[in-house]
Amino acid sequence: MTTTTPTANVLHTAYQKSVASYWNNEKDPVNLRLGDVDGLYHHHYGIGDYDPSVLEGPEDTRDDRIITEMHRLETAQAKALLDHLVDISPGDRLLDAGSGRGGTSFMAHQRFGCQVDGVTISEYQVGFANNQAEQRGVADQVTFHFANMLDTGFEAGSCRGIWTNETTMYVDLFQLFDEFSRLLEFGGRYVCITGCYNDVTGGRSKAVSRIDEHYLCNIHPRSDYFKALTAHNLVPINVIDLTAHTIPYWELRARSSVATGIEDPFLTAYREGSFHYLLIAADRV
Ligand code: GPP
Ligand code: MG
Repeated sequence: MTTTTPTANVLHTAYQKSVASYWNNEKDPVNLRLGDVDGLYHHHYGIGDYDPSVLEGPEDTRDDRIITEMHRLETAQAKALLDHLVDISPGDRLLDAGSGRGGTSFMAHQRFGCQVDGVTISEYQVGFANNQAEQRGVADQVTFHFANMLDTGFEAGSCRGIWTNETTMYVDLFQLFDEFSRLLEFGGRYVCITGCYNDVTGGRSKAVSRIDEHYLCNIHPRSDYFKALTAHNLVPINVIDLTAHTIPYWELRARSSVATGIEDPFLTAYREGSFHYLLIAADRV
């Protein structure tokens, strides 16, 4: 199913239009070559230690080994997110808010066998991901919509679970959690993986600002997540600092042919402590 929503109903601000334009034009090998490994196209980073043997062995196949290993770490990150969606039945419905090319949505459907809806403000991404759903034969169960996660238009209480996999830095958290609180049924679960800056080190570091510029986003302080969750009846049950677990991914990525130049700011920000890679799981009460 494809949506034919008029652009003006989805993109409300000049900023949202520029973000949509960025993602409509993104065709970076760091995402496409990794996705080509097994057909799961991610728009997030990885966790876990890499196998150092990928850097050894024949030079002509080294880059392929690195790409495959980076993809494995990205898939491990999505698995870790989905581990926090509990008590999901095939009759439930899940929302992927900022669904990109669909990677996490397909993994969720595979795991839970339920309906998954993804929303993204990039029409290119909607087309790409719906095409993937067709190819996988799951288009009746996994559907991507050209829609704004701040204002999905979906029915109140219609979601058992919602996640954002590195997408919250594009939106106001109070508006976002207002919408999620409306969409989740009582006892429903919200899972967030995000990069956020450290209130304790104080303000936005230079490295964090470089990440913002690179992706046209606005990384929030850690405190904003908890203020905005609390304000919307979303009660954290797990908060996991994944920072140490994502550093190896960035070290490997820096040595790959698909490095984009943003590797050093990530490594600097994480190592200096001005930035965290966080998983938050919260219940709707
Ligand atoms: C993009 O993933 C992720 C973001 C734009 C959000 C920024 C994330 C933070 C943790 C601050 P991607 O897979 O499209 O990025 P890349 O192309 O660099 O791999
Ligand atoms: Mg990527």
